[in-house]
Amino acid sequence: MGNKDQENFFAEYINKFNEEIVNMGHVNLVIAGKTGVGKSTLVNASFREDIAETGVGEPVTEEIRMYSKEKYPLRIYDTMGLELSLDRQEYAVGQIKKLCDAKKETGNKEEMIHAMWYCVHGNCARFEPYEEAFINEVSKEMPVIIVLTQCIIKSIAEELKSEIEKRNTMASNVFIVRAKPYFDDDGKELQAFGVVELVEHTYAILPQSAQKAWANVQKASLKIKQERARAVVIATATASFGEGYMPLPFSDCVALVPTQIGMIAAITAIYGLQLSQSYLTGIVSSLVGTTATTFAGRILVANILKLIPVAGSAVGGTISGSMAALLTTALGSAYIVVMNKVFSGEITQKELESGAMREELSNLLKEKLKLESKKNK
Ligand SMILES: Nc1nc2c(ncn2[C@@H]2O[C@H](COP(=O)(O)OP(=O)(O)OP(=O)(O)O)[C@@H](O)[C@H]2O)c(=O)[nH]1
Ligand SMILES: [Mg+2]
Repeated sequence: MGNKDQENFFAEYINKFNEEIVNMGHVNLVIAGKTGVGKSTLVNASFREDIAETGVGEPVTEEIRMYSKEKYPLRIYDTMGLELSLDRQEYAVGQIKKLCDAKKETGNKEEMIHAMWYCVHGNCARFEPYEEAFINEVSKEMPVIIVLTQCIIKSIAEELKSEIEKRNTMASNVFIVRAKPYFDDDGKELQAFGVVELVEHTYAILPQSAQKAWANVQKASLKIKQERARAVVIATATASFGEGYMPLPFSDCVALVPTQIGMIAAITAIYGLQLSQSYLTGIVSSLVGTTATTFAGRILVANILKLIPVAGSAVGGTISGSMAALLTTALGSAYIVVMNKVFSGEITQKELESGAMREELSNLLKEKLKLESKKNK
């Protein structure tokens, strides 16, 4: 295996990764609420990239700006300055309708506005009748979620929440959040909460076509990422190595690698991580337990095969569909564990490169292989 092959493998990964990102489309979210209510803070706590703070945004209607970033599957529509008051309510509704109509006109599904987060200060605001009317009007166009922000004292926010719920608005739900910690007089931290629930509820009400993008851009719920990543592993294992799979001689096992690279790229895309060649190589070679710092497919497969408890006794020196599925499932499951650790900052690139994680990761794959072999018996 020369350098050319290694490059090919990484190039293949990059191709698949980019393909995944493009196929993800976009999720389009409107954020509304009075000035200073905590919209930017909420966005910061919810999404992995801070698009609304850095750019100036693109004017879409007189008072709505769209924030986006290349290769990032989220568009935020910020209703900056759309100060909602009794006499402005009609105007505000008009702006939203105009936005929705413009998007519908494009006929492009991935341009459609998917949902609105309507923010109300959870600790000092009242819920005004004109806000209710606004939410009901907008709900005709898209699901609206009410977010009670800046919650310092929970009981006050709970009271507001139940008052809003009594009004029976058309909003999909009401959530209380403290997007960023507060500190009390003694310097004691009041921990952030509520963003996970908000993000998971939003995921659940989004159209399926936007859920993949949501899984990628949100950073609050590891559960969403993990569930989607598991689905990728199952789909890869069953679609590629199920019925009709012809047993392969061990020596040809390198033929499995493109499928597995595709799986790894798809999982990485869900986590929204940009992995450099050395980073990815570090992860994969540590998992597989090679000391080679290369991403060479043949070495990779040869090493995984050595790890399979039952491979040695496999019939006729071939790898069956169920064996290929087992390998793939174990590799995918182990990779998900690693992605969780990378995402949460538990593993750094430095640690991978220094080899500090090698043993732990290699044991991780062995464990997953054992687990899958047991299931297969
Ligand atoms: N500690 C803490 N501070 C918050 C929270 N939400 C908002 N704030 C603070 O409240 C102020 C206003 O919050 P922003 O997020 O800027 O509000 P905004 O709605 O984006 O304001 P505009 O863009 O000006 O309309 C900032 O100083 C935030 O740090 C929170 O959950 N926790
Ligand atoms: Mg702001």
